Amino acid sequence: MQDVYRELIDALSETPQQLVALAPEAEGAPRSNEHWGLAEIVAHLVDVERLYRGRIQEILAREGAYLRRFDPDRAAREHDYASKDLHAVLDEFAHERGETLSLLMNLALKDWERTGIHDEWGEVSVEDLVERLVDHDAAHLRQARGES
Ligand code: NI
Repeated sequence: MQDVYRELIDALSETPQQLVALAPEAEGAPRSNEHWGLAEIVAHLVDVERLYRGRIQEILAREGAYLRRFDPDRAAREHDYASKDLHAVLDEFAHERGETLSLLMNLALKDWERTGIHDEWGEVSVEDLVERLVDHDAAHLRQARGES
């Protein structure tokens, strides 16, 4: 595997533990589908993980697959993030991330270059999607740490 792909996979593999480390401070935080604390953020990461893995699987199944946009606020209401148990969503995220990592570790080199068409972003490769997922983790880790 190329180093750049290995680095992306390594970054993704670290996030579940980084979130778990924030859990003690988040206990008893106010709950809201509009203003997210750690539990709502992790519930969002669970949905986004399934979404991104699904997109990658669609591209692997069919070059040029059409990838739909996602409305995070709507998902928060529909899945009622404010009702989620922090430890349950942390476990769920670790599981979902593990599934994504095994998918990525089994990709052939040429699979990383396969592309789909996102309705906002246009043509995106599997590598682009994985980079976006790494950036998405980082943005929400900053948010969870109160840095943004
Ligand atoms: Ni997000």
